[in-house]
Formats: sequence, structure tokens, C-alpha cells
Amino acid sequence: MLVAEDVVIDDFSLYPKDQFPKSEEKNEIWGIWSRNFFSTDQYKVREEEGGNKYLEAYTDERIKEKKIDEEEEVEMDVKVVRLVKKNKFEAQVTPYLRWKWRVHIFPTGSEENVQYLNDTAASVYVYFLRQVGSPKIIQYIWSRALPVGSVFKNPSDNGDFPTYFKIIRSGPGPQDEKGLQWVQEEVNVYQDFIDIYVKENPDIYYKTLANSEKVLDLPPVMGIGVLTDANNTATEAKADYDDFIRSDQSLH
Ligand SMILES: [Ca+2]
Ligand SMILES: [Ca+2]
Repeated sequence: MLVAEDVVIDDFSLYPKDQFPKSEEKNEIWGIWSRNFFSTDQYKVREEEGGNKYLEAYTDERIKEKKIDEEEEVEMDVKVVRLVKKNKFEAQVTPYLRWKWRVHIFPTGSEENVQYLNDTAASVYVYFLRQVGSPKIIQYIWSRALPVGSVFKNPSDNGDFPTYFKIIRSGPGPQDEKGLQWVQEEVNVYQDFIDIYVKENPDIYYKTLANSEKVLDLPPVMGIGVLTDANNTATEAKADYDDFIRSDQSLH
């Protein structure tokens, strides 16, 4: 019997609160998936009662992003900020990705499958990448309205970041007398890659062994990320994220 191996990708305990998640002394850092950008007002580490730290994402029209432009720090209006954390692993070895989250505000009227309404209150993505080629992204979405189980191409995809959306939760989350409750998720990134990308293009994800047997050969996962956006609907969105863990054993 295998012993479960859980690797904490991030539980946000190392970062100072009320700041962008960055702790240089621990060499722990989240970045922004666009060149030269290094900071944003949108994502901040918060501390809740009892001392747990988590990541809060909030966006509206006023969100600014800081950029180094010809060695000068400037502020930019950027309405979509994709956060990313490098964490390389083989999906075949640790297929399970877990985290918890809760959604405070869904973008009004958002529908992820319609380009001009393509906003999402909360999403977590993984990106697979070989040394050459573009990343292959699977983005797990908590949708305002779309049904759980839907899988489709990002309608805003311009080819730079080939992304499939998978709706894993829909509508408001559970509440109790203390307010919004955290919701635990677990996805199988290995199975999802096979169901989505290998099915789409089986030829490139197999290699032939010396005995002519063909075996699956997936690119490694290079990291994970989060995205909360409200730019297309020009409304606002707010969500919290915590406890990103990868594991070789399912909780179920
Ligand atoms: Ca935490
Ligand atoms: Ca959007």
C-alpha cells in the first residue's frame, strides 16, 4: 500500500498580511502572468479570526497593476490579473490537486462561455508545459450560473494561452451564522488532461518504447494559478483561496 504524500503548494502562512503574497526570505512568491508586471492591488493575503491566513482576490474598475517600464515603476489599468506560482510536478505521480475557496461576489451577469460576459468569480488553473511549445491550461471554475461538469475552450483565447475551462462549482456557496463557509475541492489534473488534451490530439502525447509499446507521455505541470476577473461585465468580483495541496492519494 502506498503512503499518501501531500505536498503543500501554499497555505499563505509565510506572508505578511494585507500585502501581495511575497516572502523573499523564504523564497516563496506568487507572480503575475504577464511580462514585467510584478505587483497588483487585486490579490492580498488576509488573516481571519483564529489566525489563518489566506489569499483574497478582489477586482473592480479601480484595480491597478504595477509595472516596470524602462526601469521606471508605473501604474497601469489592467483589469485581468492572472496570478501564478511555479511548482513543477508530474501529474501522473501526484494527480490530485486540492484547495479551499469561497466566493463573496459573483460578477453580475457573467457567463464564461460567452466572450463579452467571460468573467469568473473564482478559478484555479494548472499549466502543463514542455520546454518547447505553448502551455496547456486547465482552468477549474466556480461559475455564477453555468452547470457543473461543462468543459469548453476559453472563448477569449487568442492562442497565447490555450485554455480549457471546466466548471466544477456553480452558484452561491454555503453559509452559516458566521458567514460564508470554505468549500473544499479536489480535482484530478492527470485524468482531466487526458480527457481534454489527449483526446483532442492523441498523437502528440504518446511515446514509443524500445519494445514498440506506446505509453502516455504528458508534459509536466509547471505551476498553478488563480484568476478572479470582472472586466468583461465591468462589474466586480471577490473570492478567497487557501490551502493548495497536491497529493498522490484522493481524499474520496
Ligand atoms: Ca491558510
Ligand atoms: Ca473577463
